[in-house]
Amino acid sequence: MNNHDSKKIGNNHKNNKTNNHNKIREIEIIAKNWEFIPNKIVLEEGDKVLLKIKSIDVAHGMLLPTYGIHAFIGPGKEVKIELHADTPGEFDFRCNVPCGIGHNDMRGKLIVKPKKS
Ligand SMILES: [Cu+2]
Repeated sequence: MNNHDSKKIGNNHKNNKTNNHNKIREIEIIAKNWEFIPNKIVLEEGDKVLLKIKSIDVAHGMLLPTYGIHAFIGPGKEVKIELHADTPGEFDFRCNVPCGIGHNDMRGKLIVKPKKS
């Protein structure tokens, strides 16, 4: 009657650190009549970022087809979009929710610089 129930204790110390070097960078963008602030986002190829787009007035949109981004941002709301900058180049983004007289000017640019090797 020797209960050799040697339990394995979870002392897995080698794997217990989630290092911060993978921490995703956040980029805050304000959407308002009739602009994005900032209206220019510069990334490097391979960057992974989290766009936090906040409308501080009416409903706006964020359309960036190359990266499959098509978001609706309600009045006063914030939308989080993960972006993996895997395509170098310059891409225009714009508001795609009619938001008033300056709607068509509500644009910005994403620049993804090719990775230096
Ligand atoms: Cu608009």
